[in-house]
Amino acid sequence: MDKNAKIFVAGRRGLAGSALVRRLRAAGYDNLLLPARAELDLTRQAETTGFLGREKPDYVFLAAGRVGGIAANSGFKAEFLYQNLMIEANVVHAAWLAGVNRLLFLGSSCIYPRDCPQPIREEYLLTGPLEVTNDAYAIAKIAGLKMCESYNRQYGTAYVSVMPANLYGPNDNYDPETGHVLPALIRKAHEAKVSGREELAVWGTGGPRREFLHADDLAAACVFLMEREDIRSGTFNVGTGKDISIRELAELIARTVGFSGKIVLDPSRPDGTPRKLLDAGKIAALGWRPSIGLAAGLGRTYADFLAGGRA
Ligand code: GFB
Repeated sequence: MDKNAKIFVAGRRGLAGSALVRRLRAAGYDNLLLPARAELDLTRQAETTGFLGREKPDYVFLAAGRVGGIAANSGFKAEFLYQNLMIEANVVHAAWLAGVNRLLFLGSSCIYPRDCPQPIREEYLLTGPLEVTNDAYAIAKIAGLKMCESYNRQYGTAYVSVMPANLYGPNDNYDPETGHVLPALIRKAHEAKVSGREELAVWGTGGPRREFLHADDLAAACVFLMEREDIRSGTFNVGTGKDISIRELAELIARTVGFSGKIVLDPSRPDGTPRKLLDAGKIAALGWRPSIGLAAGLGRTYADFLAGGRA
């Protein structure tokens, strides 16, 4: 990528998009297109086509989407499916119409079958049924990945897809009901500590295992792939190669936050997928590795939470 290249980051305020903007700026890319939601609603086709047709960026990072934790995913399936499909269809198609040759689409590890062999390789896509708590979101993300593949095949574009492990970091959603487990437990543990409560409620059995990736590592991987002009297609898993159980995560968060009370499991809430550890060997073979371990990343994230990054 030329340092003066015009780069559109869709979803610049989110966890992944804001990390991409930080990474691009740190690497010296200053010609960034970052329209506010009020200026450009990506669920609207005419606005999206008009914007990309006018601006004609050289590169597009598609990090916009409706996201949320297990409760939001299963409670708002219609919105998750509709909004993500609209955004992907509008942005990918409008990018092609505007002559954008390179685009990076962000998906999620939940696109893979629920009971996939572990660690999960990219080729396990569509080899079995999805997890029901997030099947609507997963179907939308699979559609986005297939759009990239199809446009490459029919029109010769170079659109790649990245499937990250469970993300965390600055600008996360710390809402205890709609957020993902890591930010939700940071908030709950912090509030339990400051109000002197004895118990921290953890949903499910505590047994499911998750792999957590800091958003700054994801952004580094995405910029790495975009800078490789020889990478013109394909799906790339991005993770750390390590997972932990939800109970272990809750204990680690309690230590990080300084909450010394009891962890109480609530099995009336869903567990979701038992395990989703990614095999990130494909991007590793190109020479990219993550650099932020979970303990250090959690410490940084709690500091960010305390500093007010609790959108
Ligand atoms: O992060 P999370 O909401 O999403 O939940 P998924 C992960 C695990 O943590 C589940 C448990 O087993 C939850 O039951 N958990 C325990 C909690 N306490 C809490 C809590 O206070 N809040 C939350 N949210 N969970 C999402 C998908 O699945 O992962 C999305 O719904 C997306 O599609 C995302 O792909 C990465 O990992 O289960």
